[in-house]
Amino acid sequence: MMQKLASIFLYLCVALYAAAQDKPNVLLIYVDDLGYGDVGAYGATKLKTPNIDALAGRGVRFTNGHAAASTCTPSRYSLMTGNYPFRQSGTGILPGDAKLIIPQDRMTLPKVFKASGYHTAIVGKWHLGLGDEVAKDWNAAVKPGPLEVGYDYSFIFPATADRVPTVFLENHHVVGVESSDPIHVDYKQKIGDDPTGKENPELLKMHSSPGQGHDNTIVNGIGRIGWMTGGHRARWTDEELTFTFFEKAKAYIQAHRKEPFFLTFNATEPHVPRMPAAMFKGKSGLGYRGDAILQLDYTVGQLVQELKDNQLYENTIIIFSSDNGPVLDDGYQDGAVTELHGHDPSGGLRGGKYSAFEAGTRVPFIVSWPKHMATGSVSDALIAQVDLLACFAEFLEVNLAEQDAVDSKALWKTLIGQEQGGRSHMVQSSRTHAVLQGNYKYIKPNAGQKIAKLVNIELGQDSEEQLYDLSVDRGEKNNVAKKFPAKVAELKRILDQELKS
Ligand code: NG6
Ligand code: CA
Repeated sequence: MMQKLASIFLYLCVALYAAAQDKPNVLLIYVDDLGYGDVGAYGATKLKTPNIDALAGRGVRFTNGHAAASTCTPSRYSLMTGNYPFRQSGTGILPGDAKLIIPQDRMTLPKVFKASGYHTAIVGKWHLGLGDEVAKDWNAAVKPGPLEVGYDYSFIFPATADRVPTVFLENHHVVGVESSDPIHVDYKQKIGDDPTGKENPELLKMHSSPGQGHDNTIVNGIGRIGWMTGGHRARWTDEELTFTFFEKAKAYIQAHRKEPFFLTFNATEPHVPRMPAAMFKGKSGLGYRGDAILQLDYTVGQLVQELKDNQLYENTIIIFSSDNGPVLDDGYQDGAVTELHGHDPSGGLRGGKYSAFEAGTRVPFIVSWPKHMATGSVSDALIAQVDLLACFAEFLEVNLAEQDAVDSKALWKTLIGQEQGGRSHMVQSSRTHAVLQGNYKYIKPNAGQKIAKLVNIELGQDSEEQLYDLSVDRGEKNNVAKKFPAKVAELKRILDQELKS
């Protein structure tokens, strides 16, 4: 009897182990400010992105895939929580000393994986705040952060590459900080006596753009937003940032090759400051922005190669997308504008980062799963990053409570290219709100600026109602609101309902 029980137990263990092995790993490559037209697979010709294109060669390439917002923090908030950013205040672009904005009891994308037995990790940009307060001790444990909202391991930088503190945190601690040179951070006033871009422009290797700030503490010859003092040996070198991240990610993949894992890899390219490694400088012919995209593509190649080397590639789902659309001059004089040479980062869409027009949120969105996708396919389904949470909950059979991920749609089969049906509609957040439904897009009237002059991007704001028929007017040039008042009324009702619910 005992023997029989033991062998049943053994059988169950083996079966469970086999089932666990069968679960695909998931690698989410989430990049910063990459435009719809910045990738070869999406039509870029002046830039070559063979490694990103190869994902599309064994995956679904979505032509109508969206970030929730046209800037970083709100898009990332939505990706993590499955909620639109307007459901919570304080989800706009965060300073580098912000406190954590994701409530710790909130369901999140990594928690879905954890509930299904996955190991979870994040490497790269964070930008969702750290700690309970703005004022915090960067020299002690900095928490709550990624570990408190669903990740088992984290290696991040706090905000953006252009914001202090320019340091890495591994789990709760700043890497390399020494008690003899403690870190202090301030976003209100200068602290310490480190040189700033404003006072010591002669120390800069890349100048900030007039009127765009980025002239506070100088780190690695680049003026940043915000002031920091201390931690001199802990500060990163921009040229090594990406290499640090992908080496951490590769080590993670190797260490966790025997269990299912969910790895979020948040690349910083091509966000400012664009300061790629020497091997990429000048390589694209399009200035550092183009070079940064080549560096990003190389990084994707590194990660894929690591999966292949560990025999994990076939059964790893790789999702590639961007947190918002493209911008050229976002604070530094780095040649992005002067060396564009006819490259079209927004791929024929109107607007860009910060904008309510399509280029603000419509981004490259590729889902590759080689085991189930022998070739590439294209899907025109409307799908959003906010859906990933419910999609994976559906696939992994994780129950979501009613209050969880309220804006996330379970579209698993669409995500893996087995069905074409997408969302019925989607709200796009920028300085105003817009809603997409079928061929139509409605932008809520807003009296704000029409053009963000410093970055030279049309924001899509207008005091008149705007309606575009994207099936014939992909570039949103022809406002048909007056022609189709019933459509305007329908979309306005949908949008107002979402905004107040
Ligand atoms: C803006 C910064 C810009 C960039 C952006 C955040 C200025 C004038 N501009 O406020 O340089 O850092 O914030 O980008 O400060 S995001 O992709 O993280 O949303
Ligand atoms: Ca961004």
